[in-house]
Amino acid sequence: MASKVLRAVVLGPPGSGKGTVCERIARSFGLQHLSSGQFLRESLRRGGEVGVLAKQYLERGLLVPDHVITRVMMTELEKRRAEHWLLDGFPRTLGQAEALDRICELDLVISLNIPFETLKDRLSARWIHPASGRVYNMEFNPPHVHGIDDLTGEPLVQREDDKPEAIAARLRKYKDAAKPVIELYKSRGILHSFSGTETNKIWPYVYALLSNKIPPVHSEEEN
Ligand code: G5P
Ligand code: MG
Repeated sequence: MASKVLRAVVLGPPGSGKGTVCERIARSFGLQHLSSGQFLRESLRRGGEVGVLAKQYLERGLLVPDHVITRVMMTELEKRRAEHWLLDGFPRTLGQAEALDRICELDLVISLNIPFETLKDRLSARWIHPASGRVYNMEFNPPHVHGIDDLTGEPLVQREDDKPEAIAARLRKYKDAAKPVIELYKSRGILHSFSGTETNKIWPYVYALLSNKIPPVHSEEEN
């Protein structure tokens, strides 16, 4: 098991639970969780060059150009050559998958298949703590105090792209771009798909899959 560093990817439409599942995997197996969307939102918040470039796309729920996101991710991955990592939301197009191929060989790709109606409901109930990226859902994992981050006491906000006009655009775009990426990983025999409407029901299967590749540092129930 895990004689080398593990390279894994979680794919799925907006709201499918990529972030939620990646957080659990990261905690259970000690992997670095790298979210492309979170890198962009952090840069936007800091007023960084990439954030400024990405702003118009993020707010409208459109994919940022391949060369922009690929540069961000390659820079982050370069810093983590010796660590096990798990990508959340990258690659999302064939061009991005090809860029990733040039720097590593993936061991495992998880694809989350969640019905579109469920996605819309989840996204409109999501609130985040912008500084840390902590994610809440008014039904699934509400904060202790309505509208307030549990750890810092700071206010929660809704992501610009979780507003109804942007949600519809994001869901439409996802399918077209992701299809060839999913086909590519399926043809390599590294794709594992999970379907359902509840993350808690999918999670034991994801945990079992990862356990075959890398020893857990925390048990399944601790998540
Ligand atoms: P992101 O940040 O990658 P999306 O749109 O891919 O954003 P998102 O919205 O972050 O994905 P997710 O991570 O798949 O969704 O889902 P999540 O946050 O874990 O769960 C969604 C909500 O449902 C949460 O509130 C969670 O608590 C709740 N939830 C989870 N499980 C359950 C459950 O079982 N039941 C219930 N009721 N609720 C649950 O990308 C953002 C933007 O960045 C750019 C694009 O503009 C993109 O739109 N970008 C890229 N552009 C080009 N290429 C890339 N590779 C890009 N990456 C990012
Ligand atoms: Mg996410």
